[in-house]
Amino acid sequence: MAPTVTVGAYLARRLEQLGLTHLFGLPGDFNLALLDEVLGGSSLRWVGSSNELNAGYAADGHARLRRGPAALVTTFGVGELSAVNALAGSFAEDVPVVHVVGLPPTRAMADGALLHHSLADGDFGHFVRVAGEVCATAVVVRAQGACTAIDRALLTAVGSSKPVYLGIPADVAVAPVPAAPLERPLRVLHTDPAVAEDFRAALAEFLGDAPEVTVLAGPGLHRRQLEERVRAIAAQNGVRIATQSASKALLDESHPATLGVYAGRFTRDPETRRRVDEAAPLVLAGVVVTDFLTGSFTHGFDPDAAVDLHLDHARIAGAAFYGLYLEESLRILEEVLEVRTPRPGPLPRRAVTEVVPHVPAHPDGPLTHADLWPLLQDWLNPGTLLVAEAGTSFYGALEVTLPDGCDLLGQPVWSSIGYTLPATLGAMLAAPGRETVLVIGDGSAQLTIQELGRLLTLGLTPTVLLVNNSGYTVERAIRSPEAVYQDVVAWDWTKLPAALGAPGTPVFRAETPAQLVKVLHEVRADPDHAAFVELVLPRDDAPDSLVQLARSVR
Ligand code: TPP
Repeated sequence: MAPTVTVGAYLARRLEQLGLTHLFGLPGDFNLALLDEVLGGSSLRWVGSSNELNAGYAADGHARLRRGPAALVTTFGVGELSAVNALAGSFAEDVPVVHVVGLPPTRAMADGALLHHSLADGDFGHFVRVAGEVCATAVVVRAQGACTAIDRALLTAVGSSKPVYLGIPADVAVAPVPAAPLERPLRVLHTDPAVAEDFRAALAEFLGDAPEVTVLAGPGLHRRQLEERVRAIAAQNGVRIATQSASKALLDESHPATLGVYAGRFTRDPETRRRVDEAAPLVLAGVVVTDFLTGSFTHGFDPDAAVDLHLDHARIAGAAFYGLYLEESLRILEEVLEVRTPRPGPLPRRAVTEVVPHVPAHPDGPLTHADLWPLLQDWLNPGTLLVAEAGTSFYGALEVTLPDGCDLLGQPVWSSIGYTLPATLGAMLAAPGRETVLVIGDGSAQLTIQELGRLLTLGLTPTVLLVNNSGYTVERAIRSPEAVYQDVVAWDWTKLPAALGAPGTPVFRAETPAQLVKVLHEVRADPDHAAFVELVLPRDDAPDSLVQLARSVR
């Protein structure tokens, strides 16, 4: 290896070592040299986006599916600020995204030069301060100490599962730094063995010989790729597992140990709600306690009276174990459950509702949510990634019993509409070959539709279901359904794939249940192509769970 590399090449190598294969973003004069250094000698594949918000969402979706950090590169000011909403979403939802920003040369910034893309006030600290509000760390890299600054930021992203900001001035991007640190890959997520042993003893005492242990499994488990371990825990006698809506189907919904989705008073099955609220002992694993995930804080459990496993620490009845990563705490949970004596007998199996194929009552009437979701449930293949946008789509998806191996991807904490379309692109690039279905409303799609062309032309084969219900139905359900601000401009949706660069994409339209059945059949018959389907639904129709939620928000 050469004794020195440029800062850009150093960063690229570190990203490769962390397993990254793709880089999202947009060029701009302040990041061109950086991009040449990063992409020049590396295996990283560039995925351009139409705007930086989309690049941020794509990186977020990519990180979620590859279960590790993803990165985007933007340019100073105009580019980086457009990505802030996406980065805030990544922070709120614990997604490690590395935001690399090409900055003006160090000298120009030190001199307070009145450059384009600055606020023309000589202060070059504005945007890094903005980044600091939505990232676990935000640093401007100097040539001196660049390797340490980059390593620290990357370690922070992985350790905290949060976004980080690396501002790299144009001159620093091409500055030489020693290559020697690259010989040691970054060592991440190291738990102190003494803390782990303390935790093991406290956990064994807390769980004792309770015949039943209830686990509420949250989205943190997805972030750390712990699905397999959850399955192993679920196989133990006496264990019952509920999930949150942000981690729906983390354990297969047909698994005998599953309790289904828990969301406080919006839990669909009262028995699930009771079992979680009254559980003793209760283990919260990677759980997030926000309004949408707890039925507006109507959860009946107390985290301070439970075992509460977080991404980077754990608590048992309030006592904290810092530096204990979720990987480790869950592994210890499995071991402690395994050796408990006396072992509890098997619990009676929860009656799994038999899934009977849905027959619409009025096949030629208007398509409504009451038919849409059961028909999708019958149609989805095992193993599918279902991506559902905020709005009627996400609530409808929650009503589906997903086939085994399926996952639901959404953004229920940050809930920024438009997220799912670019996120689907990023997710599919991380999980090539996985069947992926996106359901998105017309209002949401209008925010980020520019990425449809890329989604349909990169050799990916998503099924995009566009719910055209003439505007912001979820907001209409909450208040003022007739208000002028609830409308969107009516687009000619089925023309969009061709207009946005993917003319060969099969397009479909369904206005009735019978038409939907036919379309789904045709889509299934052509798995080698992407499909774009416009679903026309009545303006005010919504899934039951959303009607309930809207009532409570009101
Ligand atoms: N702007 C952003 C960026 N995010 C938001 N969550 C909102 C505004 C508020 N908001 C939440 S859902 C929604 C709006 C405007 C409407 C979504 O409409 P659509 O995608 O058409 O879904 P529908 O409920 O009609 O199916």
